[in-house]
Amino acid sequence: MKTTILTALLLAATSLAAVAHDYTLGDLTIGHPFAFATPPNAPVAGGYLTITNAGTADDRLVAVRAAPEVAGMIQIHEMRMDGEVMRMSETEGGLPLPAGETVTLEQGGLHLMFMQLPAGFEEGATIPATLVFERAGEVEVDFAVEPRGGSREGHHHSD
Ligand SMILES: [Cu+2]
Repeated sequence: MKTTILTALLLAATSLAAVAHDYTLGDLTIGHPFAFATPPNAPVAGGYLTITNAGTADDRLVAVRAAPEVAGMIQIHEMRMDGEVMRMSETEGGLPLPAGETVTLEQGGLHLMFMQLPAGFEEGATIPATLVFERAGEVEVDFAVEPRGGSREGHHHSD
């Protein structure tokens, strides 16, 4: 009985570790980068994460890079109402990360856009990318590809 419980706990701990992952770079903590699985030949996919700036100086996410086998281009997108239609467009000058604050990139809001994908994102895959910050420098992270969920309605591309 004890063994069973211990095994269950270990399994729970292992799956938690696989689901939540984060990275630190100087004063920044990058929480749980992930993307949703796409249809096999989808040309684009959204990327989501949190960035906490625990420092006393503002920073900025200026770029996200990946190998060409992963994505031809990655942009930082924001959602904006254009009349009745929600559109997304690239943020100008990157993404500000004010000192002492957490910025959340999530569905329906700020997000990373993986573009020019050679293939879609498959559930369970990890997508390596490099986050480039104005002050803190660069860090390589893995985006975990999770089962598709949520609504994509009203998601119109402006380019
Ligand atoms: Cu987008």
